[in-house]
Amino acid sequence: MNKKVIFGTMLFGTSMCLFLLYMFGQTEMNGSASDQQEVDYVIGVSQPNLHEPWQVLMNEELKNEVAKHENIRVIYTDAAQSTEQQIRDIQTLKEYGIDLLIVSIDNSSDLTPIISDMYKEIPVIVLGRGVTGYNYTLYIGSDYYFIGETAAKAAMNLLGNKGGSIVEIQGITNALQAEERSKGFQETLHKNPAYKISDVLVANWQRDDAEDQLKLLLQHRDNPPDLIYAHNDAMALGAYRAIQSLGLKDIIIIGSDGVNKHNGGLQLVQEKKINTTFITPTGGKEAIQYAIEILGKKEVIPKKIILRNHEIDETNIKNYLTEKEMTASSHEGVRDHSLTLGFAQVGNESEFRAANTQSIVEAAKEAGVELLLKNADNDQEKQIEIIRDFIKQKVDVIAFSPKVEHGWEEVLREAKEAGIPVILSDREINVKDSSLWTSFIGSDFVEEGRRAARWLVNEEASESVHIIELEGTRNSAPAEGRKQGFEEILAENPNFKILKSYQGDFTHALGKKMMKNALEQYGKDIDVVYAHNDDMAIGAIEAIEEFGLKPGSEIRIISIDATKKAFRALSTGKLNFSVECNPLLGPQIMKSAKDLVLGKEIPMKIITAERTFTQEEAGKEIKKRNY
Ligand code: GYE
Repeated sequence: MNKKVIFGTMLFGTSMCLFLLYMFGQTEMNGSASDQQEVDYVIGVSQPNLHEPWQVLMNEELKNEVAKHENIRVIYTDAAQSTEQQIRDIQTLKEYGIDLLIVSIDNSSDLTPIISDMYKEIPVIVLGRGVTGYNYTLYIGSDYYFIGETAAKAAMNLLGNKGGSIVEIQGITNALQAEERSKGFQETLHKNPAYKISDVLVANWQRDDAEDQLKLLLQHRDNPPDLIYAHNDAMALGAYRAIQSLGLKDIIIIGSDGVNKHNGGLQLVQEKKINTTFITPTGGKEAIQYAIEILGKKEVIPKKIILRNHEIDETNIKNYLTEKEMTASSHEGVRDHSLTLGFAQVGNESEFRAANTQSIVEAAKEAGVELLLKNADNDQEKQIEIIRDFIKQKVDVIAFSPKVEHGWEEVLREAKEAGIPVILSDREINVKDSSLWTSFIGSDFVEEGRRAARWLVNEEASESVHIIELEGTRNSAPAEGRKQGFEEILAENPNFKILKSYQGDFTHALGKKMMKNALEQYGKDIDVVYAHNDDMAIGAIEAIEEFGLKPGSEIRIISIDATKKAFRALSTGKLNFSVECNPLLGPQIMKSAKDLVLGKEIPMKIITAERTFTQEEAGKEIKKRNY
């Protein structure tokens, strides 16, 4: 590793830029200007502004974590809420030769291009607020649609069945986190006509803007709203002040961020100025921890870390603050102790599954975790009984790969009552109460489906393209997501048509049988097969050959998983494209289970980083593929 000398040779040219930066944007660096110290890495941190309490807290958390690492130097820039300035800041950090960029943004649409460019050259961590697409190394932040959805549920609880009128105060427009939050809030409320959003204000995340605009709105309204939902606590405080100044009463206020500081959301709830807020972790600490792993070339780095939000109101604020204090002190000096993990595996249906089970068994041995692994043979009832058995055995943590999305409430409630945290491995579930599970570790199935379709649309130029879809297990998260993502892209390309979708249950045998049915029905009209996993695709290839057609040329085939079997088919030209779905989840599951028994908060979701493979790329990689 080339050591960098801070100050001296490397800075001459760029110090002028830095001077300009000093002049126009704000910048700062950890460590004093005079110490010409050798460091391993220089990290650039680009902030959209440093007047929002949440962004200030993020910077503090970044600095606290940086302080633990002598070998890194960090340059912080503050764009003072100017997108143009933030673009200039990032360019200057690039010229300065940083090794990694951590960027938190306001305006996702205008900043996505420069972030994609940076990602071509150095690792990029997008922190707190997202960008469109996947051109970055790692995203750490919240699921803003989920925050909006949970805020809507809180609003409906607080208003009761009679419903009411609502004013929404957004942060800014054309920012992903504001749009997602609003979408989650409005789509959830719109399911019930009793709840009406009468007005939407935009107040730049600012208390005073919110106060002024709301005052103006309410001065000209006969009936005040019943509830106000502000996208952050600063604007919620502005709403409170407006209501106070107009002498209005009994208007419910919901905020977001939950910073534990003066005028922060927790204080506003304690002072009953607002009813509810949502703790939104900044991810500052995690960003530096992952930055060091990325720069240290650690092999497995996730693509997304979705941090869990906590709904705080007068009923649970005391408990939350006490627990926070207790956990903060209780970690110190806790010796790592052995833990028992109960894993309810879904079945043995595919190559992916075999590699997944092996990864879990090996990682448990490696981590010294006592693993009770049971297989449900693709039977949900059996999987539920296995989990019930783990509860009886009082294991420390339960993990399972849910066969399908629904039907888990009862057994997960039993696990929760027994105080046993639950990790979802590779497949998600659909339950109203998200506190029934602690963390999901796996893939973004919708994006996998999009990737399969994007390749096809770019490859195929014909007038009309007829597709046979081989679906995975019905109502399972991967099958639902892969179908949705694929159809999303096809919807933009009407000359691509799915002739028929067949149920292949992720198995080779059914993939082959269904393909036979499709060939009997459609024969040469079939141009493309889209298989939700490799095993069904390989089955389809055999059926096509037996039918007397050439897989890979007369009928193109796309699969998901990208196991070694798929690589072989790609390198023989029988398969055309494969989208990776990473089965090696063992190490992350063990790390999460260990953190849980240590009482640490773990991310709500850890989304794996994945690639795609053409025939050519598979040819290059096949030797390295070990599953
Ligand atoms: O793609 C398939 C397996 O749950 C993501 O299940 C997993 C899927 C995988 O049967 O091969």
